Amino acid sequence: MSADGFSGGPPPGAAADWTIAQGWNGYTTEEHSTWLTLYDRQMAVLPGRACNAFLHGLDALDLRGEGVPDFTRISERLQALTGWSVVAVPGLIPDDVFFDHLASRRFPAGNFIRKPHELDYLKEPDVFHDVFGHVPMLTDPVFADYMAAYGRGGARALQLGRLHNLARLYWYTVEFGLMQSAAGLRIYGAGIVSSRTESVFSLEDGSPNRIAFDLQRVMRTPYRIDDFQQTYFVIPSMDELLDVTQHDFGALYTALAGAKDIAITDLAPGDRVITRGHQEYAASRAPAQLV
Ligand code: HBI
Ligand code: FE
Repeated sequence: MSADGFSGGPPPGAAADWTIAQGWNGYTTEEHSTWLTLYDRQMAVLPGRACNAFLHGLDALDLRGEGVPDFTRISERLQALTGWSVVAVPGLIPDDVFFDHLASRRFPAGNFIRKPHELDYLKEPDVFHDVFGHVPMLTDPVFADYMAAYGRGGARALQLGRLHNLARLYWYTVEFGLMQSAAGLRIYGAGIVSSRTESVFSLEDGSPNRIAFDLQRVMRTPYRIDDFQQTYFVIPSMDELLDVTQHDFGALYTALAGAKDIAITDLAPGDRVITRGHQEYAASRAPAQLV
């Protein structure tokens, strides 16, 4: 069993790289209507909260359509913009396979969609989290380069046994990242932008900390997989995020070896604090499950 919990090869019907046919003709009317319900719910809260690159990406790919998008169709548009495509997978896939897809500009997206009675509950990333949440940002050339660089970095982190540090970078940027804009803080992280409640909480609630992004700081900060984040990191721009990948991660991992983790409620010396949270939301919830 490898560290990511996968043992053995891909499931029956999947290729060696864990890709499967999306089966777009097989979606039911209910599944298409679930996509439209989720899409319209998000569009009631995202204008003025999601970053421009995300909103432009939604339009460029015409992602509302008549329901669950056909990956072939969106891949044609995406390829022309940034060289990325969307490939269907049955769910979470082994880390090394995941990183290889990203490094090759293929985004692995689950082809299943949540049931109508579980709109706000997400056991595993479904097609709405993956395609609505992640894919629009891949139309932005700088973010598209960042994601490919992340894939290359992931393979190296696996070799160095430092995946837990790199996974934090992914979590606090690709999944739960905020960015500065002329109009104030905006969301670019897929985990936030695909959640109706966290889209508001991450920007407007007094509970979480919001701290200027710092690579080493992020890699020392555990994250929650079970509830709203207690700390969000804010990048000044997409260009600054891409610059992060120019660092020598080997030297960084060495420096991290002696550094302790920073508690997710705490502020640390050197933090450029944007807002200090009171953490009342987290205090009212079950103890955090951290990674
Ligand atoms: N597989 N399909 C899929 N989607 C993910 O986001 C994903 C994955 N496997 C591994 C993984 N993410 C994370 O462990 C890495 O980001 C570290
Ligand atoms: Fe995700």
